[in-house]
Amino acid sequence: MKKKILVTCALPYANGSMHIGHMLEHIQADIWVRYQKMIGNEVWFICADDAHGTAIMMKSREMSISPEKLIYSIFKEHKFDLKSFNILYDHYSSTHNYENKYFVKKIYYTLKVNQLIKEKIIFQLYDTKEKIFLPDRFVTGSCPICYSSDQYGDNCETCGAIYKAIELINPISNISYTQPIVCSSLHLFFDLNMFKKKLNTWINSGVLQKPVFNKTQEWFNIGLKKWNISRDTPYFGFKIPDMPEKYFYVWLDAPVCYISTFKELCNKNKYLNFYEFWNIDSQVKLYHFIGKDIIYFHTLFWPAILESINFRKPTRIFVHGHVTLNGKKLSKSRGSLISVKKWIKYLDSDSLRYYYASKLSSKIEDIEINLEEFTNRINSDIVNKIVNLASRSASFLNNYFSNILSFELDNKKLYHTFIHATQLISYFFRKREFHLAIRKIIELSNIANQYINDQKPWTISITKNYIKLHNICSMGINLFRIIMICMKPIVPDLAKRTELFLMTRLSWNNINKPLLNHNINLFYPLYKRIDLNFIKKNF
Ligand code: NOT
Ligand code: ZN
Repeated sequence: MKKKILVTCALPYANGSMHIGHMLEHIQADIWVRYQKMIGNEVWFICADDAHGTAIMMKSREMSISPEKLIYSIFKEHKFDLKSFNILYDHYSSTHNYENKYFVKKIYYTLKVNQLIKEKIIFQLYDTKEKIFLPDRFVTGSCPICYSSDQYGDNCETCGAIYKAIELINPISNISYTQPIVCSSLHLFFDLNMFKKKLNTWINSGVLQKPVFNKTQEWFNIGLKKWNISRDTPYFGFKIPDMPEKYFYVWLDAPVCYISTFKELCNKNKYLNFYEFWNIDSQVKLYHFIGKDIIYFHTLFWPAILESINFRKPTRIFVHGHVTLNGKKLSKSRGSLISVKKWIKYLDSDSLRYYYASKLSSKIEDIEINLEEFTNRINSDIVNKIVNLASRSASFLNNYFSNILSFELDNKKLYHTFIHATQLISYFFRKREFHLAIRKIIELSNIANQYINDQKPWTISITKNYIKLHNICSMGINLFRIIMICMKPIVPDLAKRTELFLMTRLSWNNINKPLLNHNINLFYPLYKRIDLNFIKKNF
């Protein structure tokens, strides 16, 4: 039966360009969405820019422009970057949108009426020169536990201790480079503990991967702390209605944007019924793709917010690991970032999509990238195995058979073995085991190439057994078609070129039916080999 599915990715921050590390998640989700659509499910895929917070405000000050201007230009850039990687969002919005403000306020009033928000005075570091309370990442000092220097205000990278910024020894503001003072201020806290029972039921209902479940359980056992949802001025975000000089914390309006972005999509598409997707008893599946650094927000805060307004909770949270280069997380300071624009300038998006897919699984392990391995994999798998299969069959069809496929296949049994294997590949896609799907696809490509090697069409053409030759080459093309149907969610551009070449739409629902007595186009190289020296020179 056709399923209805809503899929989201985490919202990229609107304070900088996207790099290939960001693309991992969008690619993972996009492949999954394309697969789900291909097998006939109704899928809606949404995302937005995360446009609020101190970092964005500071960045706009640095550039001497308004934060609104900054987030608008980044918004356009992000949309362009995502499109260049064929990430097919049905709607891409921003946390700064009108609908989001509406939902944030609505949620706030609901929480307030239900006495789920508590007021408390807290002490924080205050930069007297810049007149701003310092977020944890805008202050450094020595760790209060192990005394190692240059640590942020939330935890120590040396000993792993978690502490409050006011506990740092000799703190320094990263904005004015002066020593901050401790100041008090009134804040609003969301009482997570009130949801303990309901959250526990949800966490235990199979919605999380095992390590994510364990981590969440650990937090649960330590005890759920009240969550500060307010920030002092100056800040860039939504103002809290009845509290002058206070704003909602960016992490409150970011998840709410999953709701508001979908609402905007409903406004555009009258066929969609908003409540069918968000009602407490919704039958629609809701999946969030996220990185392992933001688990807490999605397994505790977000379901608690949804619970508090009587909305449905996510069906599953899909967590992935980070992208690493030489074992280290990608970072600007280490110079290991490759921007999306740079990648697209020298290479195509299919190659990175394929490379990531060949490493992606349902696990949350990190994904190591290595450009030499990347080059070898693309050349060996896509060029030498998959595209070569088409090229070696097509040349005979072109020379002897006017590009028309035969009336029957040379080896029906082999064709059915391939069809059978696609069921397993389909299963791997569904389970987000893309690396296994690719392993199986390459296994099939090897078998298909071996079949051509064994049949030796080049000798048959000499002996002039044309019927046999026709059936063999048509068989080769049909095996290529099966392989490319499986590859379609991963490499949409190559799939498009293949569709032009085969003069047919690659689709999962007629995979069983071979192309017979069917006209194809003249073969042209469907994929260009990547030159390692070129890669070394430019990256
Ligand atoms: N901008 C954030 C980040 O870590 C992600 C926000 C995701 C939205 O890049 N929501 N929630 N929950
Ligand atoms: Zn320490």
